[in-house]
Amino acid sequence: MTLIRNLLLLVTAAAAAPSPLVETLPSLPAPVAARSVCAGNTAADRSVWCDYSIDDDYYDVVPDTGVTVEYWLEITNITIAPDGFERVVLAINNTLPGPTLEANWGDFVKIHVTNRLTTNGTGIHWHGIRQNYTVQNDGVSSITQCPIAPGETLTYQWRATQYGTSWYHSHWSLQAWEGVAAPLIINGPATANYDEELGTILLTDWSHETADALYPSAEANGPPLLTTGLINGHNVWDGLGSRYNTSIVAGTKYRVRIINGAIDTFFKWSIDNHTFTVIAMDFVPIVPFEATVLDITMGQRYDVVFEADQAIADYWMRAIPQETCSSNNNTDNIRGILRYDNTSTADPVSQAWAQVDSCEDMPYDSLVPHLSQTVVHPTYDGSNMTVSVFASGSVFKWKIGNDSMMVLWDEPSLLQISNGNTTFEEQDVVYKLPEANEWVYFVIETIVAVPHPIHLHGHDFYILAQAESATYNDSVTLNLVNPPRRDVAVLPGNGYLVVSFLTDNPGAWLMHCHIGWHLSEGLALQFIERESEIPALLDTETLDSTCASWDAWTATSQITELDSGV
Ligand SMILES: *[C@@H]1O[C@H](CO)[C@@H](O)[C@H](O)[C@H]1NC(C)=O
Ligand SMILES: *[C@@H]1O[C@H](CO)[C@@H](O)[C@H](O)[C@H]1NC(C)=O
Ligand SMILES: *[C@@H]1O[C@H](CO)[C@@H](O)[C@H](O)[C@H]1NC(C)=O
Ligand SMILES: *[C@@H]1O[C@H](CO)[C@@H](O)[C@H](O)[C@H]1NC(C)=O
Ligand SMILES: *[C@@H]1O[C@H](CO)[C@@H](O)[C@H](O)[C@H]1NC(C)=O
Ligand SMILES: *[C@@H]1O[C@H](CO)[C@@H](O)[C@H](O)[C@H]1NC(C)=O
Ligand SMILES: *[C@@H]1O[C@H](CO)[C@@H](O)[C@H](O)[C@H]1NC(C)=O
Ligand SMILES: *[C@@H]1O[C@H](CO)[C@@H](O)[C@H](O)[C@H]1NC(C)=O
Ligand SMILES: *[C@@H]1O[C@H](CO)[C@@H](O)[C@H](O)[C@H]1NC(C)=O
Ligand SMILES: *[C@@H]1O[C@H](CO)[C@@H](O)[C@H](O)[C@H]1NC(C)=O
Ligand SMILES: *[C@@H]1O[C@H](CO)[C@@H](O)[C@H](O)[C@H]1NC(C)=O
Ligand SMILES: *[C@@H]1O[C@H](CO)[C@@H](O)[C@H](O)[C@H]1NC(C)=O
Ligand SMILES: [Cu+2]
Repeated sequence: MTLIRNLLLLVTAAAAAPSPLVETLPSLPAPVAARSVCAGNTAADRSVWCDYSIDDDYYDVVPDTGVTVEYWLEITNITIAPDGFERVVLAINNTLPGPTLEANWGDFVKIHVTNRLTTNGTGIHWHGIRQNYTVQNDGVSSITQCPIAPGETLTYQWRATQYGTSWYHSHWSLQAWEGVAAPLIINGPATANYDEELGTILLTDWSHETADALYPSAEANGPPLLTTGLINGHNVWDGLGSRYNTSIVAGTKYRVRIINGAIDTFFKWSIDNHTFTVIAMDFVPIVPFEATVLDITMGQRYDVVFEADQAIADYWMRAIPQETCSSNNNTDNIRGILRYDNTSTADPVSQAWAQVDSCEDMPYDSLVPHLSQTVVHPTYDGSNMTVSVFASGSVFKWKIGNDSMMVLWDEPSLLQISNGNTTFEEQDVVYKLPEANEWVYFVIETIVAVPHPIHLHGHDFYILAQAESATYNDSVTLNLVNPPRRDVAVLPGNGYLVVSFLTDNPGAWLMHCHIGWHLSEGLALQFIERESEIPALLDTETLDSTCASWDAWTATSQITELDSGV
């Protein structure tokens, strides 16, 4: 069983590996097909997972699969035309998006990442993965590791204690948005039944200039107008390029895994004429609810099920940038195609669902976790987490509370802790959480009309309150009984977001805005959770050698850190 599964993974990987010299266009990511499901998990009952089920408390219980899934990845530099327009793309294994990684709930995952770039460092973050007692594998430069120098390899190891849909991406400079991003799937049970997987839908915004080239203008003038967007690395432009398209079979129920990997775009996603059922948000299965349009901000994921129950025809799949908070020059033409009749080649003529441009999470009351969890007597530490923008010389920076993050690539927090130095500087934006197993909560507020997708590493956070155009005060009701919990939520414009989590995972965990520009402009903080327990969790040899290689490379390269360092 185990052997067969590993063989399948190897086979899939080999089939997906392109020949960089021959190909000019990347292939679409391998469809989610060769997945192995657990006994009992069938189209008629997706709630079962071998001896486990959707009712098990995955914060506590994890299947013992005895399997270690192993992958090798290379961060590469290619010139391709994702939408028909050619440019430099930083990629994973020469593909955009990179290869989908897959494991089962309970598996150990081991990934060897080699930096094949010549003028950049790298580091890969496994977005949403809890990293339970494995903080060193979180992949954040300046926090959990030094960047991986060109030519070097770093091995990450962690256990899949959750299941569902996510992505992995570079957490070094703006590299994630140059193309270093790909889907990550952990198979497990689900809260609704479906027949088949349609696959992952990775939404990105896209420009004909690189994110690095746009950054100076973003810093000086605010978010630039982006050219267009891509669905699974594809779109059309000026009569060139091609669209994501797939055929569907009438009467079949499909699971779709939607990921927003944009640098600065809040999308509404939909399929013309088809309603869908939302079954998970980030890595959290939810009580299913129906919708026609999905609000999805950067870093978030939703799993939905739709039935091919409409007239035999071609239908658009749409990803529409919300102009209230995103600036895109091609809002109406970021589309894919679903065809009932796979001999058709025509463009669909279907119409979009009625929708209103806005930048909000799906309705708070709809986001009910299937596994009910209660926040018990949360403690407020009084930290000022007001998010604001300010001019620093001739450029904009963002800060949270007093400080804008500015951490150094060669002095990651874990190295400092490993060396016994517990003194941090103000610009490290450290919030210490020394108590074990305490529920803490934080009020993140803003008086700026810009919404921010706030992402926490190392935990799911519990959303106790969230409001737009409102000021937090002590009489705001905190919802402690099974509130929505996930790893990215919107801090609404001029509003507040109150989040809580249990200090059950020692480490240095970043909490930050997932808008790429804002992250580079300092909108981040780090929780140093249970500092005294961290040294015992570290592999200091790996920590030190990654830093030694980085120091050696930077000694002779021309590289300069111009952003927040994360
Ligand atoms: C990535 O590329 C390397 C080198 O070609 C290959 O060994 C590896 O299997 C590829 N990984 C995946 C997940 O496709
Ligand atoms: C998380 O790690 C701790 C410490 O090793 C362990 O006691 C706990 O069972 C782990 N939790 C899960 C869900 O694996
Ligand atoms: C990618 O290749 C281009 C063109 O050769 C080069 O200018 C750029 O510095 C390279 N980028 C990285 C990160 O290696
Ligand atoms: C990474 O490489 C790109 C070229 O591919 C360059 O534009 C960018 O400045 C480099 N990043 C840093 C931080 O040097
Ligand atoms: C549909 O996808 C295929 C590749 O899978 C591509 O060759 C074709 O051009 C696409 N069709 C459209 C209309 O873009
Ligand atoms: C899609 O829905 C619209 C509005 O309800 C309807 O007019 C149209 O006929 C539908 N399209 C197809 C192909 O069924
Ligand atoms: C936006 O698109 C229009 C029409 O395609 C084009 O003329 C214009 O130059 C574009 N603007 C930018 C800033 O890309
Ligand atoms: C087209 O659909 C038919 C019937 O579902 C199927 O047998 C065939 O393999 C499909 N062809 C392609 C190219 O997807
Ligand atoms: C919180 O920080 C913001 C931004 O630095 C500042 O404007 C505000 O006065 C602070 N509020 C309190 C109560 O300290
Ligand atoms: C922010 O600055 C105020 C005033 O200097 C100080 O009292 C407070 O402790 C600082 N907060 C943080 C989180 O550093
Ligand atoms: C401890 O780390 C801080 C940076 O956070 C640094 O400024 C200070 O010099 C370090 N102290 C020692 C003794 O290394
Ligand atoms: C406190 O906030 C609530 C909810 O936004 C609001 O209804 C109430 O008026 C506020 N109270 C005060 C004293 O500002
Ligand atoms: Cu932001």
